[in-house]
Amino acid sequence: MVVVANRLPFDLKKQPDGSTIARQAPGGLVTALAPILSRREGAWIGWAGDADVELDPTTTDGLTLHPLPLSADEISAYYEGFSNGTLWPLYHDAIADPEYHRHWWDAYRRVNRRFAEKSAEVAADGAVVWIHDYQLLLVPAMLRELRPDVRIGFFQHIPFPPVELYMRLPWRKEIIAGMLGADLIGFQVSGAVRNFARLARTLVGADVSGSSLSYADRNIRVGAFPISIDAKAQSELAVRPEVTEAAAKLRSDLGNPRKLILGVDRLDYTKGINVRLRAFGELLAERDPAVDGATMIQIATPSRERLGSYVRTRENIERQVGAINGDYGRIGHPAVSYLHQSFPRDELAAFYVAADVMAVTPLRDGMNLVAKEYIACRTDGDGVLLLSEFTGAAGELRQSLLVNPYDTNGVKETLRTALQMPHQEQKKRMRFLRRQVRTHDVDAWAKTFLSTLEDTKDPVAAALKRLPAEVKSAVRSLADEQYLLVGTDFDGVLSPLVEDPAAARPLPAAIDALRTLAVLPNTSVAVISGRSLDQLRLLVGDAGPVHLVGSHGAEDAGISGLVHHAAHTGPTPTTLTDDEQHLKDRLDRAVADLAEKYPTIRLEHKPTGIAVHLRGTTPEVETAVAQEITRGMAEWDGVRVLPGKKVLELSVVTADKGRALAGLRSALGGPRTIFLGDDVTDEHAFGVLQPGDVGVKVGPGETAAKLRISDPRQVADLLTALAAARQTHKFPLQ
Ligand code: GDG
Repeated sequence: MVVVANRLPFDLKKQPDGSTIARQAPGGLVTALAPILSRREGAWIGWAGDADVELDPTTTDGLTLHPLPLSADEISAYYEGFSNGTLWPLYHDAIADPEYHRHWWDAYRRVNRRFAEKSAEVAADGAVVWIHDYQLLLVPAMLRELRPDVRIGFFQHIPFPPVELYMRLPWRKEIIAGMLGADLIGFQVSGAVRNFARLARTLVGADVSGSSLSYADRNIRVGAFPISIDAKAQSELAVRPEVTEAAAKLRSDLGNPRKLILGVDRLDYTKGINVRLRAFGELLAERDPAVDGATMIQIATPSRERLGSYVRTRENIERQVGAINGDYGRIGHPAVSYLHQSFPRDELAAFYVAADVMAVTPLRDGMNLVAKEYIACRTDGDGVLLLSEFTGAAGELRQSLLVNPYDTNGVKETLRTALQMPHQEQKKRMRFLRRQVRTHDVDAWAKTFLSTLEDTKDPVAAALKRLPAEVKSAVRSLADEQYLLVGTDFDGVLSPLVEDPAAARPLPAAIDALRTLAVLPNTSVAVISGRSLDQLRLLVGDAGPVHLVGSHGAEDAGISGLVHHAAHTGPTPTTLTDDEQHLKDRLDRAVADLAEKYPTIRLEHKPTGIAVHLRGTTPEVETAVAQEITRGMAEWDGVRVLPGKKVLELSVVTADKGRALAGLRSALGGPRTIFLGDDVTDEHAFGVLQPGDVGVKVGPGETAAKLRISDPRQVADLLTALAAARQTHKFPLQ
């Protein structure tokens, strides 16, 4: 594997005697990747940290470092300029003004090409090349051109901005096209994935289907891969005697404060250091009892010091610290201990161990590893994390105290809560937080990213890998069947269950596979759902020869399309007899009254009846509605009730999915059949399967089906594998 990042994991310095010394480079990317790579053999291409220095490759612990020299001009235009003066502020919601200079862009392109050329030179045949972050957005496409044989992963550590902001960038198209050279593009959170997919469609016409994009005749996977830390190593560091002793000494040096608040950041305007200082300062000014005897340490590691915006940020922070200390400090006891320095990892761990409250208040942050490091260091199970909503970490660390950093009163109030939180509650929250960080560590992150990258080679093999063995062998036997009918339910099978039935969307991979199957010779596909045919058409989209059956079989889109794969023949109109129509009118009125009485239920009108949706109501409402309907049944003679998952299907005609499936099967001359369903109403369909047919239950619950898979994702896998296997008529995996 070859890792390509702007910086090498170590700053390499040439000594006067010709030897080289290495010191770990600062920042989140290196913290995350260094432990993974030291356990794998590989190469890392990056800049060594000084201008105009040519260094030979060196190997440490199986990792070969390939320094890429940068001239002083390149550092100024490519790194400080385009990377940190244009992209960094733009991608962080334009907190500072992004600058757009054409010569910066030219340098960025030139340096990206050098990175691509170096990667092409270092990568072995068919190697995996993992490119990192916003400094190298053009490298994926450049490398693909030079080396089409390598598998390219790209991971962006910082946020991906909202479309409206990104559109300002004069080189917006080139950058998106550059990233699309990768086989897999990873972001920290799913919001970033959505922003990127929307832009790829708008700017370069990429075709977006779920987590796949197709562009320039290639498929590209995109996804969210929240990065993490080496939690185990961090926890082990925290309990080392020298670290716990240093933590105790720290507190005693500060005069054993009642509460210690800590901030640790690279000194950067995105980190919101001013936010927490302002909140703490105001609470001190108000003599709030919560801050009585409290003190704060702010470590602000020097960063990007030649950029004007960073110089100004530093000045502002230092002015703020000075003002707070001037007003509230005492001799030997400053209110804020401010350290514009970097510390070795073990010393940093001592700060985490010593702190009662960790304040992480960025205005925007891709992830924020500091928050996770604090949690990993709280081996005694207490401590409070105050965390900005605008960090990627906020999505995972829900038991922290979340704040909007733009809301000063909110931050103050939350800081008060943090300082006064009882130990029992601290421990309860920290237990969840620690479990999250322990189970989602950096190793898991890298493994997930790299195995998804591997899967892009052969999506069918990947789909098969995720299926249980007995399902795999059923797929294998169905693949070779001469005539096949594939029947499936919609909700909970093709589409994940959601609270509002109108919001349900099928997984694109599942629909793609159904369409592929439906055009194959001797293969018929039917979606049999409780939904009305009209709704089903909207939800499944232009399904082509996929046959749609609505209202549990009462509405059928016309069997001729299914039998001959002819053009869609249009629906067989559902005609109710006069009696049925009369009954339906009464039913509609009665159920409308019910909906008025219980406003949390949702009604879905169908030509042959009405579905009463109970998802999102309380258990009490559910029981009451069920009782009223049972009572009503006595009066609505001829109405059938089909209870489903959180839904009661009321119908004036006799239909169920079993009859529907059996009808299709016999119209087709009795082909071997597979049916996939998740609901109790699908049991009718499982019930009509013949020996040799395959019933697949999706999710838990009693069933007559012989096989079981866990969720719609696996349905998509099953259908993908079946489609591919039937297409090639040979099974791709043993
Ligand atoms: C980028 C994204 C994303 C800090 N001071 C010292 C020191 N550090 C270490 C921390 C932590 C790392 O630097 C900072 O990581 P963050 O994640 O907090 O932030 P960025 O540097 O902005 O990182 C970020 C990250 O990439 C990973 O994808 O989370 O959103 O902006 O590990 O401990 N380390 C040492 N001494 C210090 O003084 N040794």
